[in-house]
Formats: sequence, C-alpha cells, structure tokens
Amino acid sequence: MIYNELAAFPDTFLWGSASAAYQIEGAWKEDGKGASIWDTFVRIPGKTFKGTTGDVAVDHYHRWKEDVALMAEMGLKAYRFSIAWTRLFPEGKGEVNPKGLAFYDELINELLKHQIEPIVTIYHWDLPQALQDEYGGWESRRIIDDFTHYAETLFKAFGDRVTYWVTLNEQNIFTGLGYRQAMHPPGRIDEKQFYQVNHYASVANAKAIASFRKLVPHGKIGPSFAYGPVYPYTCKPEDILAAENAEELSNHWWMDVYAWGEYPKWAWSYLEKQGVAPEVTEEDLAILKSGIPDFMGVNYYQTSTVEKNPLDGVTSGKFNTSGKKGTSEATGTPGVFKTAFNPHLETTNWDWEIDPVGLRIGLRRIHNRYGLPVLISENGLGEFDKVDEDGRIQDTYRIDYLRSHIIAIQEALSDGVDVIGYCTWSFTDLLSWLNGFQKRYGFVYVNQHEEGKHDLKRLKKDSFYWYQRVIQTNGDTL
Ligand code: BGP
Repeated sequence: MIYNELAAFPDTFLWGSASAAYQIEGAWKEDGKGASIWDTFVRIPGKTFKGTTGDVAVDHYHRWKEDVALMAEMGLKAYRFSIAWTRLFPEGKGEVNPKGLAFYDELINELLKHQIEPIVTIYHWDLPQALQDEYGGWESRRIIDDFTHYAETLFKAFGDRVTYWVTLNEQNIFTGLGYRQAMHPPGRIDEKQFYQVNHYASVANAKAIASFRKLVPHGKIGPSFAYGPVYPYTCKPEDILAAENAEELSNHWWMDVYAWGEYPKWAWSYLEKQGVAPEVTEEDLAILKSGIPDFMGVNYYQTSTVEKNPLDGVTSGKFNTSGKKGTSEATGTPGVFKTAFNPHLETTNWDWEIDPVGLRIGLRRIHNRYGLPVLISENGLGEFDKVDEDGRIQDTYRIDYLRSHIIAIQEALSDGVDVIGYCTWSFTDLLSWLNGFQKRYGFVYVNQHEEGKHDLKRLKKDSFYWYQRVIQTNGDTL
C-alpha cells in the first residue's frame, strides 16, 4: 500500500463470475452436439482424477435457469461463459445446429433480462474431435479459417446483444498442457509442434478479432491469458536473468503477439537456435497486426518464482492433481530458468501460491507495457469444501482469498491501471479438468462427486452472501 486512500471502483465496473462449457454443461451428446477432444480424452484411462468426465458435469444444460436465477439473486453484473463449438457445429464446420444456437440464445436473453452482462468466451478448450481427426486441429493452418467461421457465426447471432467477447481462453495453457506436458488433449510432447500450434492459434485469434471489427463494431474483444508474473528467486544477477527469460518465454511470447502483433526478440532468436521457432509467413504477420484486442483478458491465480537453471538442469516436473500439499515438482528449461519454491507465500492444497500483490504487479506490468485495459477474466481459490449438518458451507478461506485480491485490484486502480471488470472463478462449483469435482471454486456448492450418484443440488456458500454485499456496495464493503 502506498496511498492514504484508494481509488473507488468505477460505477461501470463489471463484478462478475466465470465458467466454461465443458466444466458445467454436461448433456454431452444431447440435441445434436458432437464430440470434442475433451469428450474423447477423458475416456482414456488414467487421464483425469478418478476418471471423472464432463458427461453430466453440473448439469447446467438442464439447470441453466436455476443457475441464472442464483446469479440474479446475487446481483452479479457480468457472467462469463463459453460456447461449446460442438453444439453449434457438431463436426466443427458445415451447417449450424439450430438447437445449439437456441440454447445460447435463450441463455443470453435470460441474463440480459436480469441486467447481467454476458461475456462470451468463444473457445475454452473443447475443440471438435472431427477437426482433430481431419487435420490435427490446431496443428494445421486450416484451423484458422474454421475458427474464424465459427467465431463469425457467433458474432452474427449474438453481436446485437453481447458487447464483451473473449476469443481464446488461456492459449498458453491449452497448448502447453496439450503439446508439452501431454496432460491435456491431444496428449503430445513435441516442442516444435507446440510453437507451431501456438502460431496458428495466434493468427486465428487475430483473424477473428479483425472480423469482429466489421461485424460487431461497438463490441469489445480480447483473449484471456493465463498470466503468472515472474519473480527472481534472489537478487543474484543470474536469477534476475532467469526471471527475464521466463517473463519473455512464458508471458511476452503470447501477450506481445496479442497486443503488438510481434514476437519478442530474444525469445525468437533463442527458439530459432533451438530449431523450434514456428514457421511464419508475411501474410500471417499482417494478420497478427490487423487483429489487436480492446483489452487484455487476464486469468490470474498465482505468480511464479524462478532461478538459474544449468544446461543439464530441470525439465518438466510433476503437477499436484491430488490436493496433497507439497507434491508438485520444479519445472524448467535447461540453461534458461527453473521454478523455485517462494518461501514468502502460502500455498493452497494444490500447491498454487496465494499472492494478491502479484496480481497488482501483473496488472501494472500489462498497463505499462501494452497500455491496454484489463479484464480479469478468472481468479479464485480451488479448495475442498465441507457441507455442515445444517447445510451451511463456511468457506471463509475463499472469502479471504477473494477479498485480498479485490484489494489488490483497487490498489492497481489507484496506480492508474484501467481494470474494467473482475470475474471470479467460478460461479457454481464445476468440474476441474484434471482434479475432478473435489477441487471446488464456486459461490454455489453443487452436490456432485467423482463416485456414485448425487442429486446436483445447489447450495449457497457463505462466500455467496459476501460477494453479494461486495457488489451491492460497489466494492466498498469487503
Ligand atoms: C484455468 C482455466 C479454467 C479453470 C481454472 C482452475 O486455467 O481456464 O477452466 O479450470 O484454471 O484450474 P483447475 O481446475 O485446474 O484448478
């Protein structure tokens, strides 16, 4: 804190919450929906926690009215959700499935009826399996036109009512886990492919934005980037350099391309020497420059602390997907950086560092480097929740987490950063991709577990009432 008084939240501030289609909808084969790469992947034994799937998820497809009623009761100003590409185009392209379109049309109208601003995510990882089978999905340049066509269909259908749009959710994560760690579909480890896939995704992102300008001239659009601001472990120059390397390779590699249509220089030359830089055409570069976003969407969960990594050092380490503290391992790129445990930060049971100051730092870095407004499109705490005998869920730890992050946003606003909204992750509990239903994020508890049958009942947690008050007072009462 460096001020006597913090800036107030603007009246237009979007107090929101977020979700993603695969994690909430269920109804995976209903009303003409096609299979996505996640529908396929979760069926491979050993890929998800206790083999959980999104076949039912939290059944939002059938309970969306009840869920929107809860949002209205809370007074939510904005709700970010994603559209399942496979509901609109079961095979990824071709004729639109009218039932898929109708589902989202009704959802959007219901939100607007309650003065809840819809924030539509176009792609939250559930690529049509048909496109993966036909040409390798993101591995082929052909994805650019199919993605743009899918996005244009949405712009034409909903652009009259939806102002805020998110193009790709966490491009860095779905490509990293999909092509570097083999933890997400399509489950590969191939560094060269990883960078090529990213390039096509960046071009698709820019092309969709360029088209948005024509189809929804008054709308606002941007990607959601999973930003983990990097700290050096010590003030040793070698560690500072490692942190610079990590910031450039893990963050600027995406954000520079979004905001400027350019790859960062050192990272490019390093990757070229490693023989893994993507193949890029002149036309691609022009498209990248033609699709600059209105805001940087940021999904913030934690910072990352790094140190020098020798040439024969650490590569990829284990992730904690069990909720047993202390089971994750350091990861790194030999000669470039490796992650280190930050002794100044508490962690969650999944070893995610809790660092609200890191959010302020990240917001300032984006503001200073790119001059773009920021939409915080995700932030939240995944924990085990317990339902008391009287049906109460006392998630004080979640309230503490969210409160400290909201204060950090207010500090960033006071620093001059233009933050347009805050979407917590998540509104209801939902399926965590690799951690099943036990890792909960919602304001609304959903009785759904990995084993046995459950009634999917919705219960308001203590945090529900807390956030309701935050919204009512526009952030005055935290
Ligand atoms: C982000 C994703 C979300 C969500 C969240 C929490 O990376 O955009 O879809 O899942 O992280 O992650 P997890 O479920 O792994 O705890």
